Amino acid sequence: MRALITGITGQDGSYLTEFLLSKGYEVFGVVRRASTESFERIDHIKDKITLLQADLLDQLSLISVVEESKPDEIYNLAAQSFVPTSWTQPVLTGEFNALGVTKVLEAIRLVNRKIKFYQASSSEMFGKVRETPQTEATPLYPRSPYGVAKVYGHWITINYRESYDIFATSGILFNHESPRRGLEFVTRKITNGVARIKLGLDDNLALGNLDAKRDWGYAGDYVKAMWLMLQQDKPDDFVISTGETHSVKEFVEEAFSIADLDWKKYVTKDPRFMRPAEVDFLVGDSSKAKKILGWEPEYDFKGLVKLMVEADIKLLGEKR
Ligand code: NAP
Ligand code: F7E
Repeated sequence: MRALITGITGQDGSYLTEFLLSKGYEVFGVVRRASTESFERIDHIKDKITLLQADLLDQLSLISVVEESKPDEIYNLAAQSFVPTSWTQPVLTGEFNALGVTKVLEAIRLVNRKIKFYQASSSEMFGKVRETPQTEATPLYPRSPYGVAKVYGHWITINYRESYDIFATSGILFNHESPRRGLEFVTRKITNGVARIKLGLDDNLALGNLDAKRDWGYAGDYVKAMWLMLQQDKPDDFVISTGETHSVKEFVEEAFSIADLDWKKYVTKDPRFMRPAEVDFLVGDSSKAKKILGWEPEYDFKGLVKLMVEADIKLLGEKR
């Protein structure tokens, strides 16, 4: 089996690549040209995969990489994935996260309609939630340009399934984290901050809204669900989540306590990290994925926080 992954240099791309290699896949990855390469997350597996240059903004480059790699499956993970940046760069976010999806789907339509397609949809589409817990049937109410663009990506995927009979699936994934998470996302910002404070490199961690609640899972668990979706007889959409919700404050408390630190001495609130419109509360219901895909997460909230805090303390300790 051959798979093409857009966003291979990202958190999910790196875990998915490891997983597909373990299944015996030949893996091709789309990378953007840059003056300095940032392939840290896939450095350890770079010689086992083939990297091809393309950009979600460039239709012809996407057609070329699909022709060249001849994939059985395409995982579209590439995106501008940081919600706050979607307010400062709303047009770019729409180009990548909305029209970019159409460009990948068009490449499939033009090159080979038998290719199976996975779209990285997001719980951010639920935004100001209309019901709890959120399922595949919950109405969408995005609260950021990121969320709005993801709604487009979700529906264009369904539309290509219905219009052209393409095996196009949309995974509605709730927040998933790991030691490879980008440093600006709240979980990694906290665990990196805890490690810096523990090692005496810092004495403050400035955060925004501590009351927001998220359903946080482990990225390594979630990439398995992506693959399972493409192994089904027919394409469908699936919510992937743990079913547990915790506030940012609870994440902070847990992370600092793992390092034997009192969070109240170090955490300050900074209005710079508040958002123009917030997603206050998310919790997913993954019963459909459990029933049809046989998918279950292995990590729970406490296990995830521990994994991330310990990894950051080790990483920073080695760098000193
Ligand atoms: P990430 O770490 O930010 O990775 C994003 C990837 O997209 C990077 O490889 C990046 O490449 C690539 N990319 C960005 N713009 C591109 C463009 N114009 N052309 C080609 N590649 C481009 O994100 P992630 O956490 O792995 O998330 C993967 C996907 O799942 C994203 O679509 C995200 O929106 C979605 N999602 C994530 C979560 C989550 O909690 N992690 C939840 C739901 C959905 P560079 O290295 O060149 O920047
Ligand atoms: O924020 C609050 C913030 O940036 C989580 C992306 O992967 O998941 C991610 O989006 C919460 C928000 O993730 C800080 O206000 C408080 O309520 O870690 P985050 P996100 O916005 O939920 C979804 C599913 C995706 O699809 C996205 O691609 O934490 N928060 N203080 C903070 N957030 C940040 N970043 N920094 C703070 O200082």
